[in-house]
Amino acid sequence: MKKILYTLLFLFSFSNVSFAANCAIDLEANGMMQFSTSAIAIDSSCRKFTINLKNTGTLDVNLAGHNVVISKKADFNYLTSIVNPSNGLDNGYLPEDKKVIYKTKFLGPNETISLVLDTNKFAKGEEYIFWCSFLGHWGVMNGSLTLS
Ligand SMILES: [Cu+2]
Repeated sequence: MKKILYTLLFLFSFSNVSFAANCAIDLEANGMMQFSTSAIAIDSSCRKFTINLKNTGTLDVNLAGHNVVISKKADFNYLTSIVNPSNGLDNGYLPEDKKVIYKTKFLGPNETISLVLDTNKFAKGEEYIFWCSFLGHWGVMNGSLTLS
């Protein structure tokens, strides 16, 4: 009887793992100006979704910092046009703008930051983009973000 119970408990915990939505992702930004993934899909059952960003590159933050900015894909061209270093490293070179849904500061080598997203700010069917707002980076450092 105990054996059956343990087996059931095991199966139950196993099924829990396989059905539970994963509400976080580890995202690496490397010295080759690459993100470790090109697509982030947020499960709509997640109330919060955490992006754990790590800069695995070796260049100083002033030379090649990495961050994550999240916006609608339709706003990408506009937002990249207002990137200006005068806005500072801590602001991701971006001024205050409502079209920026989320952004982090720039990270230097081996630095990490956790960005917690409120999934209510995203709509199903809308195309979002995550990108690095360091000068010259966003052309290759970008990926799709969707709520599904
Ligand atoms: Cu970058």
